[in-house]
Amino acid sequence: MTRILNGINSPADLKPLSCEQLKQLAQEIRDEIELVTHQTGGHLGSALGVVELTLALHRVFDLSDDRLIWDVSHQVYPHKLVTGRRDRFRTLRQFGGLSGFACPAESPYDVYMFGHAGTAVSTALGVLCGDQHRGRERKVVAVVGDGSMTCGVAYEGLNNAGGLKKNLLVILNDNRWSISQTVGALSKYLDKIRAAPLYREAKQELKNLIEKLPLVGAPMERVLQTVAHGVKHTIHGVNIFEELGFDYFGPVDGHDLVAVEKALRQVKDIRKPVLLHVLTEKGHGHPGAETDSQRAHAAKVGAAPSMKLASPAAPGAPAESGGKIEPPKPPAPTKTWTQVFAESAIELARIDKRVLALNAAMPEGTGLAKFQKEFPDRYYDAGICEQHAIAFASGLALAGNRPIAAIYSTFLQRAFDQIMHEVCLNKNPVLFCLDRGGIAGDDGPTHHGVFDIAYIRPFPNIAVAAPKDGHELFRMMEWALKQDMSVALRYPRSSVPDGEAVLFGKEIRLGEAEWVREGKQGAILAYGAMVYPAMEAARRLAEKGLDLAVVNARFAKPVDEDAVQRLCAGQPFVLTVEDHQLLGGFGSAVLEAAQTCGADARKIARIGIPDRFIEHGTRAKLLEMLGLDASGIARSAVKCAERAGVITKPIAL
Ligand SMILES: Cc1ncc(C[n+]2csc(CCOP(=O)(O)OP(=O)(O)O)c2C)c(N)n1
Repeated sequence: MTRILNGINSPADLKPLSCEQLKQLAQEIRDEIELVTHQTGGHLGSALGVVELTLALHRVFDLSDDRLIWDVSHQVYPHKLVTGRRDRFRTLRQFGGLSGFACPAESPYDVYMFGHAGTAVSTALGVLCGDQHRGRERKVVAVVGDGSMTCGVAYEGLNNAGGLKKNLLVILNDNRWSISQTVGALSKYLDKIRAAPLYREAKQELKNLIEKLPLVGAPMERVLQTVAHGVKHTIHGVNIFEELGFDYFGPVDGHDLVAVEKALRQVKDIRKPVLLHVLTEKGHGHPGAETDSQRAHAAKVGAAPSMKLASPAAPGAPAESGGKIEPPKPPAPTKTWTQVFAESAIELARIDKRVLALNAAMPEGTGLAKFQKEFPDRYYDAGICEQHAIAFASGLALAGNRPIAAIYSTFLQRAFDQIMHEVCLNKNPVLFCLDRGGIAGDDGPTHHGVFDIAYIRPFPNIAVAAPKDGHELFRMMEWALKQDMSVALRYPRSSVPDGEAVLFGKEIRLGEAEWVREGKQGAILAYGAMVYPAMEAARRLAEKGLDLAVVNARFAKPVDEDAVQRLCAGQPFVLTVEDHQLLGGFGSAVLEAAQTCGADARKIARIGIPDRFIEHGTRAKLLEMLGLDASGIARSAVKCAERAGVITKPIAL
């Protein structure tokens, strides 16, 4: 049987479909998403939860003109499938293929490239007001998950929209899950609304009653208005969205396509801020989703798809669905940095009762779920609100504790001001552990953590460092928790390097680098996860007769000035290597240090991330592309050696 999906080339193709056809289409979309994400990884559960909502939105609105903004935009797979990207869907999250997030470069139906939570209401309101300034009338819709509604910035947007009384439509996609279960009082509040679905109807009935009554004058109307408010308060208590100036509708069953469509048509032309509350199930249709939504949030690459699906090559498989799926990646050979971090945090908390740990809605991603199990009273999940999490951590420190804040490098950008203001200025020592420091991989530019050195380094009272391997991560954390200052450590999304047991290294001291390889014909000064590839490059070059020293920088702040001086004085060249933006990064810090200590900065060359956003792809592939794998580092070192006159004949690599 030919799939209906194969005939959907744009949202216009959805409009003539019958209810039955739409149901079948919803199932086909789910099957396709399951099939593809099991090969490519991706936000399976979030996408499966919005299939009906997506279809309804595209049927009710003309989203080639009206604007639809998805918060985070990790749930857009059904939207991609019905907006002309079906043929390339199997390249999802692959290098050169479709992005896992909304991407305006891919489609005019995508308004923003997003990956950070909480900004859909603000941006949608901006687009709406911007349109009106230019005399353009079109609907703007923001879809926000209940997890993203824990972001403070979402309320800044709601507050502004309610105040401006603009005709913004906000859809609250409430599946009760963030990545893990949504935390905080808001989720309990939404539970209460869910349990009292009669409010809208009750209010409507009262309105009907008022309309049917004979003219009884304004006083009676006022009485009835008061009664209406009374009903609202009896059923819900205060509805916070209404208090913020929104007309609240719902809750609606988000998997009942007819009901969602009807609700959307009802609110479509209301010229006030409207919040439509839609109840969905994360991972809807994926067996086990009800019991294990954490797992359903993202598909594990290579895990068996839960449904019986035609393999891409099998007869009857959707021929129109072109695109290449790369074979599943082999399992990681050793522990991940995240695992080593989590085990280290637990170990250190056992030793020191003052150690507490917190994260912002990422207990699994940061590894702190393990810590929570062992120390439930010493663990906090702040929700998706990094600003709050860091201000909160400063308070924990102020009270004499040693908080460890585990936050992805890219998401900590949100807390720039809290790092400066609540933590550094007030000298409240927090240990920042930045997971996904460096190229993060398949999630792409929204998730690469390549700015952290630059955004943390300017602040006084904080050290910035990166371990070369798992063993050093533990020792840096141990050291950091004894300091009277904050420390920010970063480590990448990958396995810890093999062979770490060989390199025990010297004791950690503030601002001291570690010599890991002697050599006289030049030096590589590498930062964090770049140390092992730098050593591999030096090993390969030694085989070709080029004898390079390798230094593990350990600190980007303070930089080891003594080491910089010695290297610049004693070596023909110094090549800095970092998995970070070159502007304001580690190499910049080394140049500054060279200038401060009077070293010959002309000998310093830098490699790292260039001044552009890096696309998605595996970490290995992207590092190779950027010349930051062992081969690339070796190539750069050879160039430096040529320029310095160390070698006269080219080295074939
Ligand atoms: C600022 C920020 N912090 C953390 C994340 C990681 N993150 C991605 S999706 C997600 C959960 C979002 O939950 P919700 O909005 O309810 O959407 P759902 O996946 O449940 O549909 C989180 C925490 C993020 N994207 N942005």
